[in-house]
Amino acid sequence: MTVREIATTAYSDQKPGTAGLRKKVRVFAQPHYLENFVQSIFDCVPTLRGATLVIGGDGRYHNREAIQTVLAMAAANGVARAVVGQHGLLSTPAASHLIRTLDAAGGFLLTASHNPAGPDGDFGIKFNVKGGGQASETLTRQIHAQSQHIHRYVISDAAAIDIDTLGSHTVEAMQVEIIDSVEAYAELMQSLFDFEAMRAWLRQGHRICFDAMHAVTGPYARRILVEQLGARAEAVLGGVPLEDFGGGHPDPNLVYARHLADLAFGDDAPDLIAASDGDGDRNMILGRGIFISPGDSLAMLAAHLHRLPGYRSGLRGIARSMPTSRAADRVAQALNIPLHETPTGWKFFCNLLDADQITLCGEESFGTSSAHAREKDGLWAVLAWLNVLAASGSSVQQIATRHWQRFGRHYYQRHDYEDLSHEAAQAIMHQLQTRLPTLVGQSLGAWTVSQADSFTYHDPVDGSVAGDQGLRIICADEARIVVRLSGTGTQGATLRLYLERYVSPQGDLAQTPEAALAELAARARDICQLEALSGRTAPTLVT
Ligand code: G16
Repeated sequence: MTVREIATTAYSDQKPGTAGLRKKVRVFAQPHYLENFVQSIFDCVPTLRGATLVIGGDGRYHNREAIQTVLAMAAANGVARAVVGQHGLLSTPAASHLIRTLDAAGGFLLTASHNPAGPDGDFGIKFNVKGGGQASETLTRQIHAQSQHIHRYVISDAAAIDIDTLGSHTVEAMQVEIIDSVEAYAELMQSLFDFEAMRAWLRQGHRICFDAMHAVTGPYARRILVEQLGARAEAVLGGVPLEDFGGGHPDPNLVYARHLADLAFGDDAPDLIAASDGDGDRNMILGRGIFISPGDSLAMLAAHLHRLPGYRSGLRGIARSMPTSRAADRVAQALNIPLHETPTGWKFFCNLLDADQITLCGEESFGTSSAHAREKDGLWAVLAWLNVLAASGSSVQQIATRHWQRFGRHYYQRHDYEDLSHEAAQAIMHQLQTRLPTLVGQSLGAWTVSQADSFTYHDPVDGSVAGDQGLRIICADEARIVVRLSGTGTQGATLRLYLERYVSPQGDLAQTPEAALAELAARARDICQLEALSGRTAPTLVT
């Protein structure tokens, strides 16, 4: 075994987005592309030398090769111990948990989340820091800067190791442990939830259906839901991870998981229907005859979490990303606890979690989690709902209806305009930003604009400031339009239009979101001059 130094040339496109570097597989397959980015991380995080590193991925195409490359580079860069999930699999929350519990100096997560996989699909890599959270904005900028003038990397020429069998290996001076991907995560879930109550609920004949979408959560769901909780084996759909996710799009929402909505609204629906995404950090929740929007799920969990063993002492605070519906704000107010509004991106929750200022956090992009991890956690959210159902004896429908009758309902939708030209997307953002000051006081259909600005976040923990985090047009607490560009796409620009309308407990709580938001959506399209500037007459995706 020898460590070789390889000369390389920088790529100009290695700027990480909202959550790591995501590109087409063919981009990652270019000579030295992955190596350049990985070396940039080693160069910027010297504490990895002599330390423990966690490595795993969502099982997508290119995962296994990439893991071997990362291992050979970790050995060459002086990592003392690498801990790798069996078959190269680790869900994002499970990796985050391992980084924390093993006191690792960081982790490489090979994932492009919910983006489709396969030779023509996407690949991605993100670095999580000590403590388990995503790299900060500052570190991300440093890594990007380093990638722009990198000229060499180091790599061991050791043979590939067997990542399918549990055991230990040595690469150069580095110990490599292939570990069970699920065990530590399952133990964590047992410490948070009442497994006996959930088992009893299932024994009473209640049914769940969880779709792992042929992505990473299959082994986690089979172990926890079936083996440990006693759900029927058929309760887990898509439970075998496949390199192309079975040709599907593991993005659990009403479009890509339409079959689950059909199940929920059909005859003989299970009591709880749920799904997670490619890397296991997102969740979708449905009950018999009802879809729970992510913002509502956050608010409803906030109202019920104290029933569950890991949360009996109550919540310290709640955080949500700015575009996420303000439903959780009302629960925070009722509980008399702080509510933090952060920019899109899970990394912005981590300081608040580390400083013990929040217990629960969530985003409109189907992400929910608590202080148990530093990533959003799909299966955690499903188990939290399952435990709430078991503890309350209520159905999903009853929990939602009572919640709205108490707090009112935040009708919510996100309209995505995908694959726009960068010029069109910038033109829309620019014209809107310029007009924002003139909108205040103007009427917007039934509403009046009370505030219109570009969101800037002041981190209360480290004082850092993040500007340009989305444009918002607020009509007091009655309605809100938010516009921002996605930071996770791999093709063209994606403009996201977020729509929210509040209806009080005395109002009509039984509308469809489409009907409740139709007027606001039309106003938003006008204000953004969407058709004039992009030629688009309708969104490509509504979630
Ligand atoms: C990532 C981030 C989330 C973010 C989402 C959407 O999720 O971790 O915090 O909300 O992207 O970001 P954007 O609106 O910029 O596309 P994931 O599940 O893709 O890793």
